[in-house]
Amino acid sequence: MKTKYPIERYVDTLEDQSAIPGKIADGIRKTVEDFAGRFDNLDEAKASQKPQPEKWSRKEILGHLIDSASNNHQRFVRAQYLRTINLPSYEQKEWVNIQQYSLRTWKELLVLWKSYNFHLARILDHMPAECLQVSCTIGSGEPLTIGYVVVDYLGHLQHHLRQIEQM
Ligand code: NI
Repeated sequence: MKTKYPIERYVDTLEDQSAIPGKIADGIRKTVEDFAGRFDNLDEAKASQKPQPEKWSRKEILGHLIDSASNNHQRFVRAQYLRTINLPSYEQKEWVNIQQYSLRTWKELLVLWKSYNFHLARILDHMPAECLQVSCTIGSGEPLTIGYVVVDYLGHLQHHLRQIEQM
């Protein structure tokens, strides 16, 4: 049941920057297919259960990953026509609470999460290597390169899937 999502496998050729978008796109597809295949029929009650009152349920974690996909969508597209981008950070808890992910079915969230990620993978398939150097400032953070943001997107995704698996 347990899968180790080896992000290193997708970024082990970091010195070859031009390979990053394609590798991360493949990593996203493999990770999403693997997870969706194993968690397709997760019990609704289990998916809604909060481990502690202030902790997210599995539905809320998946909702947080939908929010991550939608925020990174903005970054991945803007990076392809701007030299520097400045975007607001997203207040993660507020996003999850406002969207009431707990009231949705697991299936509905899984379908949206899966297709949003396939969409992002398609964008990365066609991202020119020079975009990786675009500077991206998120909220009041230090400027990052889009290359870093792209790699970090998959790492964050895998981190939360592991969290769901281990609940
Ligand atoms: Ni997170």
